[in-house]
Amino acid sequence: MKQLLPHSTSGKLTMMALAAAALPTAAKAQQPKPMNIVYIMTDDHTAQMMSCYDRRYMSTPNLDRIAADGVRFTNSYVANSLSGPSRACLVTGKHSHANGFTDNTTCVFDNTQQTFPKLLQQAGYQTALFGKWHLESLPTGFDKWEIVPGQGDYYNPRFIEQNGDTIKQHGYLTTLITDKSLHWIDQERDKSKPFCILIHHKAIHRNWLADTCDLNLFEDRTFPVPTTFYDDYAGRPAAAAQEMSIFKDMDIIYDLKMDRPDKNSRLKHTYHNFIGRMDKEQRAAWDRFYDPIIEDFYSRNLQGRELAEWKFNRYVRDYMKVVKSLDDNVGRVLDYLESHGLMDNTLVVYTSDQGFYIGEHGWFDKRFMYEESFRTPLIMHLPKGYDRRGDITEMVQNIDYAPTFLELAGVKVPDDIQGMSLMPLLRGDKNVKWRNSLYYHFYEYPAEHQVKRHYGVSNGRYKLIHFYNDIDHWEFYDLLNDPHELHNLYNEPLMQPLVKTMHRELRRLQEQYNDPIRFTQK
Ligand code: SGN
Ligand code: CA
Repeated sequence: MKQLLPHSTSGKLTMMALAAAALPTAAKAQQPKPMNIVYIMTDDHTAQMMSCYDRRYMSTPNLDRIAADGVRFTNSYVANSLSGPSRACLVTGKHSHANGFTDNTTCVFDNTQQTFPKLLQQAGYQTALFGKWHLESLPTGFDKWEIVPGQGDYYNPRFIEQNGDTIKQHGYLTTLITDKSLHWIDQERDKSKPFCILIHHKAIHRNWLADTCDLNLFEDRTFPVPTTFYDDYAGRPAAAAQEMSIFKDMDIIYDLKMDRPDKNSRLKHTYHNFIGRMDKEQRAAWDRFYDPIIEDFYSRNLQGRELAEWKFNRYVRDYMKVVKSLDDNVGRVLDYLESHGLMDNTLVVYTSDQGFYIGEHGWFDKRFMYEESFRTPLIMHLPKGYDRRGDITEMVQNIDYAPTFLELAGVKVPDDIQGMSLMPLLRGDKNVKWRNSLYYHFYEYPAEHQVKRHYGVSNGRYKLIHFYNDIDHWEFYDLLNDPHELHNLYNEPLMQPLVKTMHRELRRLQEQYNDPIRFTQK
């Protein structure tokens, strides 16, 4: 039988690997093992909060393990910075307009369409999904799935099981999703087949409820606000119109937990729904931790910048506590794979459904094509035979994951997939012909946080964005000289040749991807 090298693109690879599983033991020893995929995706986890990308805030030793023995993508982006759309891009390998799931509020994912889990399943893989799904229709293409309804609950969460029942489980969601995933890998799957598991966490989504065992962490640390925290949004009307400001829009009770019977806020009721899920013991630990902070906060009556910076610090600490639990749980998955000899034939991917603002421009949340939310972290442990290590600097996007997993499994990548397989980069091929620019399109408006509809193109150096719908506004950034995107150069006379080039590139991408919403040259 032909030696199966990792760089084989043959559609027969999986079939041959499966055939190898049926061979007598002596012959089996000669066969390369088929490749497994462990895809871990968190929600709203931004690279600023991973020490393998950024050391300002916290240490994430287990995520760093993945990057240290594998690869770190330094220019990884999403196609539409929002949960449902990002997940639809992931499973289909297509931009939002092509997979039909453009926003969280109006869309239902057509689950009869082609997805990579279905194609892997047809090729003989065991497939599973645990955690947040957020596509409004039930998952298809998985031998086993168990998802949380909608955004899920951090405490004593509900799960929708494959038989349609909704059950409630005791515990903290990040740990429960990991327990279920490890149980499936260890006990439930058919071990004669290669597997692909999607472990989809709710963490680190708003409103950042830490596990009780992590509540006391990071309290002795104070962080300076980012340099753009007091941005005045000059020249950027869409940025000025958003409702995701830490100072203005962060809810003092729901987001920052300053709950007291005599105090009210817009989202107090929602906060009570969430913490109302806790059992007596969890609630006692919660109150023990927060009560003195609440008393101190109201006694100080902070105002203006002092209040803004206090809010920022509480937000950052809560966020880090939720990341800590996530990092511990990723460590459990890595330990399992290592102790069961699975690292050599498993691709482990860690990413998020998008990036997030940690106070840059004064914000939390995402949505904008500005760097912090256009980007998403992406690190991988590579199976044996893939020698690439360290940083991969090419511009990659979440539509690239589906073709990557298909190629790794030896499944032919269908022609209608719009992403590019990352395998040439992972193999370290020489002279790889890669893309020079990325397309982005955000649709969810009017909606929570009021980020206007926009599409755009970035080539890593220059970025052109068009905000449309109830506004017609263009922005152009020189990312080298203005990495924080504070200076909109769209109308600068000297920039006009470059603006024109990027206009052309935008039109080219809208045509290539066949986006029905296009700009017409003025
Ligand atoms: C919820 C959050 C928003 C967040 C969206 C989308 N509000 O609606 O702050 O932008 O999810 O997030 S909350 O009051 O429910 O916390 S996404 O990651 O799922 O797209
Ligand atoms: Ca998200």
